[in-house]
Amino acid sequence: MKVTSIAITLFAAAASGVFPGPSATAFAQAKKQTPARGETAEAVAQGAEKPQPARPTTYGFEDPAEATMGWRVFPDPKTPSAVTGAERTTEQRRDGTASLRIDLDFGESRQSGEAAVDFILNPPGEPQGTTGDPVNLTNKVITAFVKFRRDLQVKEDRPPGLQLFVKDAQHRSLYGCWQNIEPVMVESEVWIRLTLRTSMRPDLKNECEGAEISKDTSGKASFDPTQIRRLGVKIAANESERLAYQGPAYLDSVSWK
Ligand SMILES: [Ca+2]
Repeated sequence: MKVTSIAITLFAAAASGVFPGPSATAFAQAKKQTPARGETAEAVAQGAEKPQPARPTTYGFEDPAEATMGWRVFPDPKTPSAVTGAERTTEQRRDGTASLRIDLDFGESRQSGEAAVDFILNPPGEPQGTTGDPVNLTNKVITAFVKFRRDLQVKEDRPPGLQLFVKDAQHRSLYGCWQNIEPVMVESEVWIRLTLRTSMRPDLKNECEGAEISKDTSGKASFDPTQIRRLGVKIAANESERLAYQGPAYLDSVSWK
């Protein structure tokens, strides 16, 4: 009678979910061991442990009420900005019906500029006017698309370029790979794809041209991808070719995964 009683107790506990039976454990393992196409097993395991918040991670600039979704110029008193403003526009779009127009004014000392969004002032996925915290973008790939008008004159051997960047809560930065703005891209007015991997450590291995990470006083890479405060795009002239241009660039479809 005693043995039967234990068996009944175990059965009842398993059925009520007090502790997982062998089948539940096997299911969890099977779930972890079958990454979706293009994903690593590690990414799936992390995803299982830390579900992503149910909020959009795309800046598509579709809602007129959200205007620029917080994207703007953050003036740097030390460097005159070639980016002078940012406005939502329906002139161009990569997705939906609208994009962000970034106003450019290259000339004299204005040879680079940035437009960015601050996650504390404008938390991603939250309405304007709310404030938030730095965002954990560890091991993410951030993607964005930028387009220029064909009246932008660029030289094939000394083209201007683009970079995505992120800054952490202590204003330390990670700039991604330099993407040339090639004449063919401008002439055909294509959306130029930019990516930034937040796991990148350009001082440790030479991953790509132009990537930069903040360093501490001992010269060691110093950047915290768990505390991202700002995400932006930099548009800059080539080091050996000054640019003179007034006109728009367009940004759309900014996301990460
Ligand atoms: Ca859009």
